[in-house]
Amino acid sequence: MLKNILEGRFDEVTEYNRSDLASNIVHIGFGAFHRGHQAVYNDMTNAISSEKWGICEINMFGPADLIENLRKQDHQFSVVETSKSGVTKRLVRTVTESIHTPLDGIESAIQKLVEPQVRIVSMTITEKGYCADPQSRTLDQSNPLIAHDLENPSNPKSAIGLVTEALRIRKNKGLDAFSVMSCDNIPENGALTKGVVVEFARIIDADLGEWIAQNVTFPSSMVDRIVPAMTEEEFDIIEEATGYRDPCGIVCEDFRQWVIEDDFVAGRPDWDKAGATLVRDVLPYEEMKLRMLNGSHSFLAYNGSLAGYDYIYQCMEDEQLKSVTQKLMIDEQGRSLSPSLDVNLEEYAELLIDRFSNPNIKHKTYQIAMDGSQKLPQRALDPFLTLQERGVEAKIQPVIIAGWMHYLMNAQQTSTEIHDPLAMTFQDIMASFSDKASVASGLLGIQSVFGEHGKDNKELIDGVMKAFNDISERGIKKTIENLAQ
Ligand code: NAI
Ligand code: CS2
Repeated sequence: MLKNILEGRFDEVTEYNRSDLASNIVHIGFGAFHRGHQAVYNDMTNAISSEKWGICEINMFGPADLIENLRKQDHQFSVVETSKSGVTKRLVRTVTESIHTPLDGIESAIQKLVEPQVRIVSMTITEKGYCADPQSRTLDQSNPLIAHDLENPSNPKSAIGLVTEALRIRKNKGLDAFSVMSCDNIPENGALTKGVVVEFARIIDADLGEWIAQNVTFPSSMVDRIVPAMTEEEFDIIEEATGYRDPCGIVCEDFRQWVIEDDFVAGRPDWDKAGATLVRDVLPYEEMKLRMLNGSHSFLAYNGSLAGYDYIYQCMEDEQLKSVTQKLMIDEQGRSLSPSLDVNLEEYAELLIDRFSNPNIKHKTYQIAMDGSQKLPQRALDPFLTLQERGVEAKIQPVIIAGWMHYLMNAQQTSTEIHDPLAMTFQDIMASFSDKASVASGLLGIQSVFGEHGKDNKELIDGVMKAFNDISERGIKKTIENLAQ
């Protein structure tokens, strides 16, 4: 790897002294996204700012070879940023050390979080990693990881249990608290994280819960960069670009955005120097991104997949689907936002369509379709309810939910694996009814996804069932064609 750097195979290599770095940040969830987003911001910040922050990476799930390979290359890795017209090859140098808990033991992760220099614990553990009920946003005590951790708090399996155990030890040792920053696609992700950690801690020890509530901050953040899961094709791109087939490398789009609530109890890197925006209230930005970008992504993941498209960029090559996506963004998701945000939503939508159209980003509809139960509340239901309150009729939002239902039924028929914490619940519902419309009503009745709305919100039920029947009777292409008019 070093040989390639010397040969100038990377366009961007920061120059600060890595031996000055300490693990002031511990990040849980060394997945694709963190490598292309926070790690890049942090590396760029270290190059500009006088204060340098290192990151210790923790994975609690996933294959061990990612962390083993990372260690072999001195914790440095490649990020290839692709636009429609070219690539930028970046070497990221900010990671100091790593832990894979199935390999190294949970104790090593607990000990790391308890080290005095740790000032921020950040997380990209996917929506389901917070073990919260998506509707009530409270701790799901029936979650098997949480049920285990409540019985065995000093030997946790969940990220929530790990963070709480580390904070318990810090409190007992008289060490300062750290900030806990979620970087997952969840509205008010800081408040949600605080809620589940404090609830978990209170069950174990009321004083600990109180101490966390008083001493730990949980800044929210809106994160944005499209970083698809790696495939052999992407590893080829890295090898072609840099001459090194980096097993820890990623390929992502060139766009990046990060809006962070400036509420850090033990300081933070000057991420603003690398382009992040520090604000008092992230919620309007989160809502805009979750509804306009992620809501449209889910619309395309389900309905694009039904129309036969494997990738988001292919959906954008279908003029009808593209036009309905634009309408969804502007006429429905955009109209559901808080009026306080000073952003030109038409321009934002145009930028999103442009990003989705990048043929060099091979983002699978199948990937985005995963974990729908954790995504639909904030991407489809909440914006629908806001429009309903505002007296605006939504025609496309219900199609997100109807497309999801057809997608699940198709997956079952074709024996395609459904990745979702509620997969068993879906299967039970699909097995209980022989006609599709009853299955659709059953899915809409799932309390943790749709709350009472799936049972008693007539406008929602009628809208979803109409869209569902349209897709059943006319097919997806005709349904989209009608919506495009
Ligand atoms: P990934 O599949 O590459 O990585 C997932 C990471 O989450 C892994 O490190 C895994 O160990 C960890 N994880 C999974 N379940 C967990 C659990 N129950 N407890 C603790 N850790 C758990 O996925 P990727 O691309 O890194 O995305 C992760 C999250 O980042 C997304 O769910 C989303 O919330 C956020 N994000 C992703 C973007 C993307 O384009 N990939 C963009 C913006 C946000
Ligand atoms: C996607 C997001 O997988 C999904 O659900 O909608 O990961 C999306 O790519 C990012 O939020 C973009 O920032």
